[in-house]
Amino acid sequence: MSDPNENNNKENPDKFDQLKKLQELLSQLTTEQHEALKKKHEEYLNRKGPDEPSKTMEEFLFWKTQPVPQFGDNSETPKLKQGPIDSSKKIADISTTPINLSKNVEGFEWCTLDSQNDTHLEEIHSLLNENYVEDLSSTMRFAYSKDFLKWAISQPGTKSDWQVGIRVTTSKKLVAFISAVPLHLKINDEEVESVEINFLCVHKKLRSKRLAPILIKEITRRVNLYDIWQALYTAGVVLPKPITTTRYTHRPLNWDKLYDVGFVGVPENGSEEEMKKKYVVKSKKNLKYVPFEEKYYDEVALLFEQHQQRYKLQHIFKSKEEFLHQFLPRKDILRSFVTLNDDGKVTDFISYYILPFNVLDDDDKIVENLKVAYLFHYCSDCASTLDDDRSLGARLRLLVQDMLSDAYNEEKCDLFNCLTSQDNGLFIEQENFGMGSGFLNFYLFNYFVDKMNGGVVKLSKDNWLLQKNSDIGIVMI
Ligand code: MYA
Repeated sequence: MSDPNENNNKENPDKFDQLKKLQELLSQLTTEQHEALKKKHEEYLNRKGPDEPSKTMEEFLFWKTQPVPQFGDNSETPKLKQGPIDSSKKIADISTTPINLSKNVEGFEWCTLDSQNDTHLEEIHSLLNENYVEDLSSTMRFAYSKDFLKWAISQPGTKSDWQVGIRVTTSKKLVAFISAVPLHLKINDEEVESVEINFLCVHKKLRSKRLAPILIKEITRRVNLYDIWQALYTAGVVLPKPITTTRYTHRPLNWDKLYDVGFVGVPENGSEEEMKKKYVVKSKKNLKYVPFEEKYYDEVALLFEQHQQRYKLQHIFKSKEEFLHQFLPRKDILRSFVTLNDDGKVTDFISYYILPFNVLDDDDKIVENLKVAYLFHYCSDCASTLDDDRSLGARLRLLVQDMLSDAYNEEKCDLFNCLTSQDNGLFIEQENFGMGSGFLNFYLFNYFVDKMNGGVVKLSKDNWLLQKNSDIGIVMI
């Protein structure tokens, strides 16, 4: 998670002394230690880039059986046209009974959860809080609140059987989960009814038992029964085959706290004071910036639809109910604002969600909690002409400065994250967001589309170039 542009050296010893010390240390190594170091170095050189699969297509035992684009397609492979990969199935072909669990694993049973039921919500919450996504070093884990989860998995139109769990038959303990919510997409001008799949989680003690493919097949069956055949999902891991790769960027707000937990450091030629100065957050707002309310719906929905036209992958809202569910402010979860001109007309909309992170010690105990804000959707009346980057860039900077100020001064957030998607490249560097080590891949299930721009272009394994714009207009929670 740490910013690769900065390191943790508090002092700045002379480079020459450092090299001398290193040479002395190397000369003291035994042959075994030397070999081990050499092996580590080779492993480092041969490591996979963040957009490269960890294995061959043949080794993706589950994914090679699914309607997704495959790795290794070459110029001789017939080129797929945009659209469904497999359109042969009809509802009548889909089984109405759940996948036979005991055929795959003994001692477990299916359950359907309801996020409106407090006991169920508590169970999903504790499964995710103890077992969900961690950074590579397992020192930070998402800490969703119950209300956050409820918001994320109970969007209007969600079907009652789309929150799927696996329980231990004897104890009834919930040990695995996956969820779907409806999602209307526009992909290069083609409207696609789909679902968003999220919160796939298997208890740490049950990993590598092939429960994930079973959960995915079961949610696919349940979604297909509603005549929906496509899905959008994101993951840090590289699976067959991303439609795009985006990168996380981080903007420290409470630099001291982030330094204390080791999330940021002082660059070799810098000082703590310089870092604190660099990341100062303004307290005064630039724009007439007021909370989003239902009365602004018509204006914001129109701006939103126009702004989405900048992207190849667009999020479409079919009803006012869906839009308000997604964007009305929610305490400790979602902040959303409009800006008004002198006539009281809405000129922009911006939103961010708050998702705390637990910092863990070696025994998986929580030692600190970071309040992290994530940029969500925005739209602006500057975006109506597709190539008007200059005015949009200038407006976004003002909007983002106001949002950072809100996140720090009102919500006491420690860190602000955003991806390289949307038009974020127009403000990322200018507003001191630093490139993170995390990447997020976007996937479409049963739909082929040509590769899209995720706002970063790979120059080499470690060198990715930020773009001003991207093709990705949708932000997943
Ligand atoms: S992304 C968040 C994923 N969750 C986490 O990272 C939480 C922590 N990790 C875990 O809980 C487990 O490690 C998981 C895997 C559950 C991830 N997406 O059971 P296994 C493949 C898809 O032995 P486990 C999110 O929620 C892997 O390549 N597949 O492994 C979006 C292998 O297949 P193959 C994944 O480690 C989810 C197989 O699973 C992922 O015990 C979108 C191994 O299974 C992953 N993130 O459990 C799901 N990680 O043999 C797809 C590993 O081929 C939705 N695998 O290599 C597709 C659309 C469905 C609906 C369609 C409707 C039309």
